[in-house]
Formats: sequence, structure tokens, C-alpha cells
Amino acid sequence: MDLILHHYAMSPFGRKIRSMLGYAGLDWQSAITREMPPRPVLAQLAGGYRKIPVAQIGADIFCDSRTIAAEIATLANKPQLALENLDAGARAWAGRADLDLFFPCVLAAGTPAMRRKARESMSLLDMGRFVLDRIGMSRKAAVKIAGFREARPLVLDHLAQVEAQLQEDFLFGAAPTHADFSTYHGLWFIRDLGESPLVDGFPGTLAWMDRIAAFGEGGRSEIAPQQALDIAAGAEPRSIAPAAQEDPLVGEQVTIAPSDYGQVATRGTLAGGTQHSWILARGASGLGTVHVHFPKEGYSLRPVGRDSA
Ligand SMILES: N[C@@H](CCC(=O)N[C@@H](CS)C(=O)NCC(=O)O)C(=O)O
Repeated sequence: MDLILHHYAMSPFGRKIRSMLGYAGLDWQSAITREMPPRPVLAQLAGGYRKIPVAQIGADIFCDSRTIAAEIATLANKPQLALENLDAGARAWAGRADLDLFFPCVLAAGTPAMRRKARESMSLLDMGRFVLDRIGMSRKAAVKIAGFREARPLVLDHLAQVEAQLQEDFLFGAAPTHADFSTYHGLWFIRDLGESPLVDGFPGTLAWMDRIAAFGEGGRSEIAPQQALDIAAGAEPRSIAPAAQEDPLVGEQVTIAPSDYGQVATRGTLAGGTQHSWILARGASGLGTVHVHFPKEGYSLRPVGRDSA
């Protein structure tokens, strides 16, 4: 069964996963969603989680690029695509790129070319809604998000580090790892979507970006979001290994939410947990049961009874 990616063209984290799929050489199905909520199909599948991308394999739903990457690593037999298989240094690098550098990259990419592209993909009304949505999301964030003035120096400092780190073809050796894709998407947003010259002074980084771009996106075919719902309705969630059912909270009603930004919770019954992820079972109307997978790192789980305390 092919992986379905719920995403939109200008999403940096969507690009992170599309590039991984290209490197992995996988066939996949693309379900385009809006740049901001409401996203009714994803609301049904993921039950509240508001970030993009989300992946789906049958009735299993994967929230966050980290759980998606772990699936791609297994499907393609490329263990280095899963963050948990990297050493502590590479994991910390990827974490900084995905969280600390993501907003500076987005802000530094605010060029006329970017505004034109955003305007081409959204109506004027949606542009207004989009800006308000993202301002609201930043204000409610639990992590400090860099402002406009800090963004450019932070990105330049980051670029100098990327340039120095590139001793071989990829950041941590001759083959790419999760950390390359975490680093690529923010810089893609600046160089390719923003058409900004910011990266131009870093020739090693430019060549590395070209190497990642050359992976392409894999075998992509478009489906209507409704088809994704039909696929979920016609599938059963994968069975969960007994070892993953040992968490004392298994069977309890819980909520799981990102703890950094976009902290919208998904509620369900905890169905399993591994060292790195949680699995929630939810009854989705018209779809039967779906299993929603979250990473543990960067997410908080709360038993529902204690939620209101
Ligand atoms: N930790 C998440 C971050 C994802 C993220 O921030 N995605 C951005 C789009 S690139 C987002 O969801 N923005 C708000 C939205 O699209 O509603 C991941 O790795 O997937």
C-alpha cells in the first residue's frame, strides 16, 4: 500500500518529506491540503493535529516529519532516514535545523518572489487569513520564535556552519541522513521559493542543495483528499506488537499535542508506545478506527481525567 502525503506545495516540511521520498525512490500518493485550517479531511484522519505534513498508510496516520521519516526509512530500507538511528550529534543538528532555524529561514525568505508565489497559490482573502493564522500560531507558541531582525544573522550563521560541516557530499558523510533533509527544507524555502541570494556566498552548500534537489520527489501521483478517506475507511490499522502495549497508560483516554507551536491536541485511546513514538486509536466518523502515530520527543501526552485538573 502506497504512502499518502497530505501537504501543500509551499510547505517546507512537506518539501523535507518529498525530497526524502525522492532519495528513497518510493512511489507515493499526494493529497493536497490548504495552507491553513480548516482542513476537514485531516481533521477526520488526525483528529486535531494541525501541522503539515501528515502521512497515511491505509488506516495508520503519521503526524510530524519524524514519524513519517521513520516509515520511509523502513519502506526503503534506509535506516539513516530515521532520526532515532542517528548519533547524538546528528540528532541534535537535525533538531536545531527543524525547530530553531525553521522560523528564521521562513522569515528570511520573505522576498517579493515569495510574495508573488504565495499570491499565485492563494486568493487575496486566503492570504489575509494565512497571515493572521501564522501570527496567531507564533503568539501562542510555547517556544521563543525569532523575530524579523534576528532572522537574517541567524540564517547566515547557520549557513557558515553548514558550509563547514560539508566535508563530504552530505552533512554526516557520503550518504544523506535525516539531518540533511532537516537542513535542506528551510534553505530550499530561501533559495528556491524566495529566490533570495542569501545562500550564494556558500558554494559548498549550493552544490549540496543541488545534490538533494537531484533526488527529485519519487514516483508521485495525485489523489483527491476524499480518496484518502475512502482508503482509510477500507483499511484496518496495523496490529501493534505486544511489546509496544506495555505502557501503563495503554487503554486509557489521553490527549497528545505538540509542545512547541501549533499545540492543538488529538484525543483518543492510547493503543501503544515504543521508545520513540505513541499510537492513539480514534474512532473517526465514517472511517472506523484509525491509529494516529506521534513522536514522543517534542510532544506531550496527558491522561484525559487529569487534563482538566
Ligand atoms: N515538527 C513538525 C513541524 C511541521 C511544521 O511546522 N509545518 C508547518 C508547515 S511547513 C506547519 O504546519 N505550519 C502550520 C500549518 O500549515 O498549519 C514536523 O516535523 O512535521
